[in-house]
Amino acid sequence: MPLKWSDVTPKPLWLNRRQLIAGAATLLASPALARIEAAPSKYSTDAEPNSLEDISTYNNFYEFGTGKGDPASYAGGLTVDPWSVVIDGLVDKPGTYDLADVVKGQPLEERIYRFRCVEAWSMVVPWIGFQLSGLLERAGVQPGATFVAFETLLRPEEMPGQASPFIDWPYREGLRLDEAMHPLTILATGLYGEEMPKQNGAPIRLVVPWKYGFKSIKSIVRISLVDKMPLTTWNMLQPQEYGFYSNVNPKVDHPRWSQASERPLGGGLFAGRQDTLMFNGYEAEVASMYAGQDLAVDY
Ligand SMILES: Nc1nc2c(c(=O)[nH]1)N[C@H]1C(S)=C(S)[C@@H](COP(=O)(O)O)O[C@H]1N2
Ligand SMILES: [Mo]
Repeated sequence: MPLKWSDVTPKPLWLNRRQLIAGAATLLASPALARIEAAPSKYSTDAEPNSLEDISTYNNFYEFGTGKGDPASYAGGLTVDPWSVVIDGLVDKPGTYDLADVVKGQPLEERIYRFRCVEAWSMVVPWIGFQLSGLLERAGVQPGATFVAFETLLRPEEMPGQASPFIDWPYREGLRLDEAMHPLTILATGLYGEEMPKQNGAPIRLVVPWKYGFKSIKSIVRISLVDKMPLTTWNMLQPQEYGFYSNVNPKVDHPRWSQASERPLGGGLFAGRQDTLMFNGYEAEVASMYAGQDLAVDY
């Protein structure tokens, strides 16, 4: 059983030198995030996690702007308490559930996962969360359900990026039911032993580590069990470039760039690229779900 990261690393060591020296003021100014207890997991990678600074200052969260620094700059005003999640569609117990109710009874684990953005950068994140399968089982998935659709909060007053007409808000994502039930698929409520920073998708987000990062939808307010492949934000915007499946695949290039390698965040300006792994390194666990599918067609 691997130790969880927070057991082996005292908190000051999570902060890199730059944070300790230059970031002391920022840290004092940030509201304290509550600590979360979570058990270690056999699904964690032993790769070294990125610093909290890397993970929480280089983000994609278009609801707050398209710049990598925009989420950290503007997500502070997002109200994440109270928060409720609608669970509907083909389920036995549809309803609007308070976040506490969604999380209730679900065993929280620390899952240290590799994370690969379709833009060809990557990082390693010590998420805290629980298996989506646990929640879906509690809601009671009905036999006709074949896909799960997710939606992010729609709140332009607090999400300035939602003024952009280029995206048909709210941000939407989806998984096939077997992908949603896979033990690697989690709903994350925190990282680095604390509740989720707002810029990373507080208070609850999806994490699907073998798929490109955009599948891991943030700040979820709706989970629907459906019987058709749902519409998803990037697929609606550029269907030729972003497929529904979006499994990490070094052999299927993006039309505008290679996916064969990636740039690990935090390596510095002169750090090299590393080879991208099939299914982002989770091939042994997930490949069987795609047996018989041509992954160049189902990209
Ligand atoms: N609602 C929403 N979820 C989102 C996005 C977004 O813009 N809005 N960006 C996606 C993309 S492209 C990536 S790479 C990851 C980034 O997660 P991180 O900022 O926690 O690293 O979030 C994904 N989830
Ligand atoms: Mo991404």
